[in-house]
Amino acid sequence: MRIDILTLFPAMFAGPFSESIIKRATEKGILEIIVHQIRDYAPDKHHITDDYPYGGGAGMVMKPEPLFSAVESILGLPPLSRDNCVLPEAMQEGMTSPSCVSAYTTVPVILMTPQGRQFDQHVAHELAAHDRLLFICGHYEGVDERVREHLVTDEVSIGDYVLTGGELPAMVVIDALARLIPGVLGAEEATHEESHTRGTLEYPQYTRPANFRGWAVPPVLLSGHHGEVERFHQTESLRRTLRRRPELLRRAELTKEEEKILRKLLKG
Ligand code: 6GU
Repeated sequence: MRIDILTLFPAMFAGPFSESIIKRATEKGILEIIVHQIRDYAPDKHHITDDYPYGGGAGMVMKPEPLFSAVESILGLPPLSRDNCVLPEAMQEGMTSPSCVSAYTTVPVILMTPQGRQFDQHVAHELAAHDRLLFICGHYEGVDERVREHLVTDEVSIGDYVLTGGELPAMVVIDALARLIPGVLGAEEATHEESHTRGTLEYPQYTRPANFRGWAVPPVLLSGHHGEVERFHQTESLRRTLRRRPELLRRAELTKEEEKILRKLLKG
């Protein structure tokens, strides 16, 4: 997969993408991440990327021109305008907004903004299925509405709180989707995600020593009884989900066995 990121702060990405699993994936050639400075696409001498809002009000707004130019240049599109924009035919499957871009390419152009649809494990899977993505990290009080209307195909938020910009959210989203790309994780690591996708929380885990300062590991885990260990995992996973995130259970895909255990937990 190739991921292009448009940002005013490219240096923010250096740390997270040059460590651990993302680093390994880029070294293996499974993942290519290219960070672009939006400022480089500003046409004026001072490379200005923001301006005062029409109609007044607090804060600055990101100008449309640098963002359009950057996306057009990176994706190899002609200059988009009202005249060459085919709507609503340009609306493709999986897109949250019709976009001029979609008349020329199927690459999702994703604006990171607190007003976007909320990111979760399902969205991570959806994005991981593409072979190319482009992220725009929003800043200041927002971006010119024409960017939303005619350039981006998707808007994503990572939760109901306000951050200083879209950079950290883009890193969160990219980390979550990267680990879903085949080959990024080892077979062992890959099983870990399964539970959350299905709508239950992970069961509690223990490692040696069997007794740590008087706190013992649940004996069933030392029993060597595969069936009982499996049942312990299922029960504790459901118990934890019920207690901490009961709303997840309404959408969870449970096996017959898990449903039985859940009914028991709800009774007792
Ligand atoms: Cl995508 N951007 C900003 N600035 N704040 C956020 C966010 C995004 N998602 C949650 N909070």
